[in-house]
Amino acid sequence: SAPMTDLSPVEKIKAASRGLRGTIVESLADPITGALRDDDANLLKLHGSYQQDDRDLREERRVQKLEPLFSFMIRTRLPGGVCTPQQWLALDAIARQYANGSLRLTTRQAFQFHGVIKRELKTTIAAINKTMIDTIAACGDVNRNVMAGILVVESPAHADVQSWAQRLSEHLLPRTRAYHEIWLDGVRLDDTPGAAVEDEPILGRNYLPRKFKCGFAIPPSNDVDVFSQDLGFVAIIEGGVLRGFNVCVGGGLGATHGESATYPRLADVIGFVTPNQLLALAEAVVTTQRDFGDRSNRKHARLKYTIDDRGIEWFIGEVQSRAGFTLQPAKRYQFSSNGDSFGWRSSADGLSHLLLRIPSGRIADRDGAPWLSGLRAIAAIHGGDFRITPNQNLLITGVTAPQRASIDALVREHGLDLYARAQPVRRDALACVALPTCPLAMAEAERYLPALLDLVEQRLAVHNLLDAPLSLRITGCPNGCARPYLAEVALIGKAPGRYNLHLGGDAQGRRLNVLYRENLDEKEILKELDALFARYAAERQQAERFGDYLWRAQHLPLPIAA
Ligand code: SRM
Ligand code: SF4
Repeated sequence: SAPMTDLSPVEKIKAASRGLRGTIVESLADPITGALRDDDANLLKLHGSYQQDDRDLREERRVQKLEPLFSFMIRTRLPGGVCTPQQWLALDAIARQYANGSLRLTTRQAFQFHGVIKRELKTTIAAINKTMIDTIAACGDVNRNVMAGILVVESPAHADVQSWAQRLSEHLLPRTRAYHEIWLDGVRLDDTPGAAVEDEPILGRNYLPRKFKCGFAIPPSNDVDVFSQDLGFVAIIEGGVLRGFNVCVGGGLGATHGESATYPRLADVIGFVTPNQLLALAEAVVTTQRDFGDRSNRKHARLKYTIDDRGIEWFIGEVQSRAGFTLQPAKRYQFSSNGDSFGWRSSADGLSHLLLRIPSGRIADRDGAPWLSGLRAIAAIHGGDFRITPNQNLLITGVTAPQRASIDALVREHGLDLYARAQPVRRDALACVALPTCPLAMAEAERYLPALLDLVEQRLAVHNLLDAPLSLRITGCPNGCARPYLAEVALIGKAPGRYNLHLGGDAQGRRLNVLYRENLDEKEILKELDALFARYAAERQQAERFGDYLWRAQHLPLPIAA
């Protein structure tokens, strides 16, 4: 690990933070500014919140000599994306009262609230906790929300996978009580200098070198994009029984434009563990990354670089020796799709489940689309659960036969029946948040997606391809929050109105796409797509996906070796 002198600034902030406390309490109390002190804004992430400002208003406020319009985004920890209708109703009320009137479902199956002001941050986080949902470690250099595959038709083995996701999330939580002290009025730790703080046996006193992500896939669905996770598990279910998990390590998507030392990477499958080995294995992977990850350069600090620098064989050896057992050979499994299956399904227990399309996961009340109110009305009568899917959509689970018609009526009444109306490309597309809240956005994503889809659909229609499934993902920058590097078509923001066009992912999340053209505006993007759609329409073999066709017909450059 890096010598003290080379530590990145964030490492020094964490080290000096006394278990993530910093001076957050004092920063919150300062009435002069809507922001936190810089160090506290950094620590705040590990409590599940980001300081942001409204980028649409930045210039205007600068001219008026006002500080940026600061507000806070709050992200929940919600393993596997499960919540109850009671929790939904409480979160809905919080979104209306303290946030910008929207609930945002994320690509990691969590909720985000945007636009909470500093004065109300503590009240809001406390209100979220009152619903028995917390925001601990939802952001920052820790293990993030643990994902678990959505299975529309549940079985006991699937419930087991969900409970392992829950246990793993809890096992890897920070042990510091700072969160309870700051947000929930827990007893304050002795804060005389030098007084002891809680041990962090797994994460370590400085926490991890960088964010860390885990996800559980349940074949044949790869909705969690398991190969994009730092630590992925593929559930092996035989005869309805959960036998264990294939272990995947070193996935990660973030990259920086023009820096070839940064790159998206697919995880390697390194073996199989039984359920009772799972936590020890995860701890071994996390502590290996804790001790060997790069703490001097944050652009080189994810597990994928630790593995590429030292080699996968070294990594497996280190993990096995820490875990105290040898991995078994990986088992066979098959993925059919990394998308969602929309609409109603029934399970053997007689219950029904409805998967709704929520574009970019944004639930608000808009003209002709009062989705926030619609889902509140559904939550008020629903007796099952809600599950956020890894594709920012929403599953309403466990609907009884008599309730199905009422829920259907509410869905239609509030325009939530997009799943039944949208073309495949619109149904499956993902966009990250980007402007106006994301400080890292270089171009629009969520706000641009509907208009972009109109244009892409026009081009598909010309070539009679509207029925062909196509995965399209757009992000406002190369960080990869909508997992764009796995899509058949991806637009990666470069500058306002300009994107890099990546092509050639598959439909199962097993293949990275490649950079096809750089820095295109809308017209150029459509021109490139139109030309390729024409060839695809003429040359495609039965049911061949666009991404697969592009490789077979050799339209794509071979990926440049990292
Ligand atoms: Fe992300 C940073 C939004 C999933 C890779 N991501 C951000 C921030 C917090 C910007 C910031 O650092 O200030 C964005 C907040 C925008 C806003 O205003 O809300 C942001 N990321 C999101 C969400 C909300 C996108 C969405 O549209 O749903 C997702 C929240 C997930 C959650 O509930 O925890 C989200 N981010 C992802 C994913 C996909 C995934 O995890 O499955 C990735 C790619 C996978 C990976 O991590 O490799 C991802 N986000 C990043 C990165 C690049 C990390 C890297 O290794 O380079 C950053 C920037 C950073 O960490 O420096 C980032
Ligand atoms: Fe922001 Fe970039 Fe993530 Fe989009 S991909 S939310 S622009 S960090």
